[in-house]
Amino acid sequence: MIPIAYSTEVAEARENGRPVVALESTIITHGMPHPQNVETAQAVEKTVRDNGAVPATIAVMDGTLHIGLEPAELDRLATAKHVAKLSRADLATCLAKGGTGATTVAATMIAARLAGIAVFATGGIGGVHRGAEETFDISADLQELAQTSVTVVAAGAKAILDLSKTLEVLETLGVPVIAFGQDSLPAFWSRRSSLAAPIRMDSAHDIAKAHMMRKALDLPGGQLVANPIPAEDEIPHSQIMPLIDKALAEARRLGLSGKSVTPFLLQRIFELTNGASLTANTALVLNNARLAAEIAGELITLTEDLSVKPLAAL
Ligand code: PSU
Ligand code: MN
Repeated sequence: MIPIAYSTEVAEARENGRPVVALESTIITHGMPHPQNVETAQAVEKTVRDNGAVPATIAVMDGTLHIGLEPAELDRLATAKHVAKLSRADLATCLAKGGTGATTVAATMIAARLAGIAVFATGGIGGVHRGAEETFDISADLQELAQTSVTVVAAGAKAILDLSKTLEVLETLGVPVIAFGQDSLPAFWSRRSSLAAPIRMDSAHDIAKAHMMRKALDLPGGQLVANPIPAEDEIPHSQIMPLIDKALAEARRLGLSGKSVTPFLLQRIFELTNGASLTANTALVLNNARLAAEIAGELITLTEDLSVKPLAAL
């Protein structure tokens, strides 16, 4: 009943039981300017392939939920004007109206789960905005992590957010936040924040195993893997913080709310850093695509092992 279309390579991967990594499309339409958006999207897909998995970029086009985009479709989405930003609340209505829209982390998780894709790579998830005690601006991404069983690899929550409030909400919702290879919670453009990550894991194997354990325990919801940006690509916290503050003050002055806040902030920070934020953003997404492909590969191996020995033996 759901109008759903698989790209050729994703359809093949599903048939052959190969690892698939879901990718979101809001980062393409609302997170980066053209042509860097399409170049990055292509590079992310290539990184997934180079690391042994198949990329499934997710979007709604003319009323069909696409799991994997053909190159021409990706191009069309990246150059289209006024594409809708679809979160959990918007997915069904967009499909019903035959519309076109890019999926956020929340909507991409829903689509991935539907398609049986367990791992998803993105840049940074949405979270609790600064000043949320007044605006109530908390991304639907957090609720989604609490209820949809997909492992999401991100570089932490975007540093435009209130990171400590974001961590508190994730804790309340029972979402495991796993820093990869370090104790500190990564802060998107910077490797470290001042916050300790609740959980640390050092291998894709352990993360895949934890994903399976959640399933075995019959726990709804996913895992957030916070993968630090590579050292050579990071923008130090002290350098980016004043620029983030400036962009936030502008957003407040303009009275922005709802869906427009995050795209506005990302665009302003891009301008204020003379493009450096975009270079870092691209590097961290590629890094996340690599780790997600590894986790997806490990999950396939674990599932195959499971068919010969029980989970407790792994
Ligand atoms: N991370 C990025 N660029 C983005 C986003 C995240 O590096 O554009 C998008 C994601 O799609 C995320 C969304 O789900 O921003 C969060 O939006 P909001 O804060 O309105 O929930
Ligand atoms: Mn919001």
